[in-house]
Amino acid sequence: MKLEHHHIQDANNKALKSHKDHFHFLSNHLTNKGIHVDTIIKKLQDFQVAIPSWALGAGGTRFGRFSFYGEPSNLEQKIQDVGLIHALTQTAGAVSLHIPWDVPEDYNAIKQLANSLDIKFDAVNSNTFQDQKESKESYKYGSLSNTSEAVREQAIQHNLDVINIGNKLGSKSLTVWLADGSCFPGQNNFQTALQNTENSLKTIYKGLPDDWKMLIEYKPYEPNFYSTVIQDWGTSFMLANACGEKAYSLVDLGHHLPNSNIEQIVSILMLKGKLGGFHFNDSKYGDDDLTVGSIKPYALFLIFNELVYGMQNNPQNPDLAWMIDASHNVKDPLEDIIQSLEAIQEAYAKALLVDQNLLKAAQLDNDVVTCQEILQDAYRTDVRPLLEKARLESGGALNPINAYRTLGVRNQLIKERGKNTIATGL
Ligand SMILES: [Mn+2]
Repeated sequence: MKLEHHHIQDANNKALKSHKDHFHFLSNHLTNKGIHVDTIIKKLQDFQVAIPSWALGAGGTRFGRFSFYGEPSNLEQKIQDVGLIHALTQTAGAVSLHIPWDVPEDYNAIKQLANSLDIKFDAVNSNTFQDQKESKESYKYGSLSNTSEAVREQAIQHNLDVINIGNKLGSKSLTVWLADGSCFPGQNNFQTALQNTENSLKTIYKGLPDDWKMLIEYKPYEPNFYSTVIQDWGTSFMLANACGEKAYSLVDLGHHLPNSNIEQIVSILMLKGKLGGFHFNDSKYGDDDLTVGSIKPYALFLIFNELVYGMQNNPQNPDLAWMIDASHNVKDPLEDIIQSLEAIQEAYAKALLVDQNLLKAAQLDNDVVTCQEILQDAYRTDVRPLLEKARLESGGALNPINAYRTLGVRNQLIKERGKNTIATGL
């Protein structure tokens, strides 16, 4: 299924008048405050988030998985699904592949398909957290950190293979997330595990093309429940520094212990020029992988406030690789991703409203009340008309969820693909 522009236009027509009224009101209000509305709309249009190839089917837990039918069963169909999301939102112009779940069979055909849907290949993700059928060695007790040299070599080679696959598609970065760690005290020697990981990462880094980045993700627990080798941003930062200037830390919102100050982590990493990538999701307890902005929207705004500050003030930090890393257990995956993209754009737009000069002046005055007023005034602004305007001008839907439903996308996918399809992934 491919959405044509006239399908979306038809869906937009009904809501056009109401959008224009809302936009006019907000635009006047912001302009009177000295805000350049056109600049914000341009920034929203330029902000593209990668959709991971494993997030287009139903997620699941270790207790079960419930299908939404019509799921993509191969890489072509996954890219078509990203194309549908992108057509509606104009915000999902990239896909992030997971290897070995999504190794292309015909590289040219896949590149052509992605190109026809205006989709780029973002970071490629390696997988050394589960054993593959053809593997000689097992990752049961770790991969890059394993005490066995043969296991480490297999894991290193896999990462080099992933770089090679990504290179053929035009990707420019490798994301490494390790499940390595231990479930019980005494199981691992912390120092040996970290040293092995550092040496393995350095070997992978040597195989990185000049214009590539290596993004090192961290996570405090799960699947290991006593210790994780790359447990926090400090460890990731340390490893990135040990590897070299093309290695960076990657922040996944769900990979923190409860109440961690993620906005501060983001800020410090950007100051040091070492924030390379970002994974969006939301959580109540742990790595819940819920819809972005569904639980803690104010925290998301505060994080974006630091990201915007960093993008404006830290030229030492590179452009970031943005990706949604969520799982969909009770929602249609495509609708869930559309909601996530809306929440991301909303937080970004609100952060762009913050008057950084006024905030700085209030900070220098130690005027704590004004500091809070500035942030909360931006946060309380309903910026949805700006998002609508950005989408409308780019050819997207005024209300992507409504359009998705009005156009009967899921039913059409079920008609084309059948009910009993299963997407590869977790
Ligand atoms: Mn992640």
